[in-house]
Amino acid sequence: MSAQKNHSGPKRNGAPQAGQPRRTAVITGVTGQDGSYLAELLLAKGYEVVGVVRRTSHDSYERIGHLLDRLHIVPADLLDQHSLTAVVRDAKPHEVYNLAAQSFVPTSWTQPVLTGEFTALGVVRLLEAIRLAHPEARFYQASSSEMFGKATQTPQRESTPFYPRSPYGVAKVYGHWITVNYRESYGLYAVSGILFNHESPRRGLEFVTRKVSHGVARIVRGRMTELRLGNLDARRDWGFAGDYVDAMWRMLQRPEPVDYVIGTGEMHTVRELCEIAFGHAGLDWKQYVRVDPAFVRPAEVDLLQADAGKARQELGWRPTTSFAELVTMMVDADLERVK
Ligand code: NAP
Ligand code: G4F
Repeated sequence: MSAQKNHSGPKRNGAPQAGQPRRTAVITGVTGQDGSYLAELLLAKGYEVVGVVRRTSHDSYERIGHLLDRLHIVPADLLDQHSLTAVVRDAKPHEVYNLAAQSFVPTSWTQPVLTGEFTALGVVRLLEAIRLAHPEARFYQASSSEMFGKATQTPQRESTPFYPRSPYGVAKVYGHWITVNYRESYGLYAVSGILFNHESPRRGLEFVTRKVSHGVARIVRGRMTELRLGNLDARRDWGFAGDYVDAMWRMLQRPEPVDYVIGTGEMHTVRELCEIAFGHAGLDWKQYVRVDPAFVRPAEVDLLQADAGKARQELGWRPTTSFAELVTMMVDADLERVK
């Protein structure tokens, strides 16, 4: 089948105009960090939001508890084609955001096959659901700067070659290219946002920023005496998750589907993260942080730094939160929680 343009639909500039029907968005991964911020953003814009949740023996609504009375929660799993097709068929959404994934890099070495099933093949299952049940939907794929891995140029932009360094990164490369391929093969409005690290007080506890902010809070409250970390020299481009979900939305409002890199353009080491986080609590990080080889990765991504110039120009997107503001916000939130 040759590529066909299929990009009809109402003008998408924010809240629906009077007399226009409410727009519907499906979010996979709505219980995750980004899913919770995106659901807030879309509800504020007047969307009907359908959140896809996989079945577990206990609920995972910690991040979206405050939104539950305004969300439609539907069950489906990235591993199950039929459940995904049913969600798309029933919701007939204007927009689908695929945020669900096995997203923790170290786990991708211990569970590489499952990571491939969720993070790579999950994408094509959802694209098939859209192609077969509702091809008018606009599709956002949560691609990652981990795809640049052992980066061949710095800063990294849309044209930088991929060199993934973990099974997670490899799976994301598949998700990226299958999104491009469905756009080119079937004319779907499918875009890939290549997002650099973004964090918040809702970040999972195992990621380094939250591990540090939570560690600081536990040390301050006398629950812990030291914090064990891996590579302190690793450099990342860290931004605030609330800013990044706005970029996702902006990508789906363009007349044509285009992929973008999103990041702050600033790079910091894990060591600097520790300095700011412990310093904010009046502590000297060197007295508490210990390097533990158990947290060093089999293959490391040494540095990531975004060139988000294209997003700045074409989407009008800019980060609003500095690195120091992000870190202190996370430490304050954890100090409040760990009482
Ligand atoms: P997260 O907090 O780990 O959330 C992942 C979400 O995926 C959770 O809602 C999880 O549900 C869901 N999920 C996992 N496996 C699933 C399955 N088999 N079926 C249905 N749902 C499943 O991740 P995040 O930080 O919000 O990131 C969102 C997306 O952006 C991910 O795809 C991630 O890889 C990508 N990304 C993140 C960053 C970043 O810095 N945060 C940067 C680039 C790309 P449960 O609650 O049930 O576990
Ligand atoms: O916080 P991290 O685990 O994030 P990582 O591996 O960069 O991945 C995150 O960002 C990606 C975007 O580039 C997403 F796609 C992915 O889903 C995830 O959200 O580790 C950041 C850096 C690494 O270099 C790691 O080696 O921190 C270093 N680090 C040092 N000590 C540590 C630790 N990371 C963790 N998680 N725990 C440590 O003790």
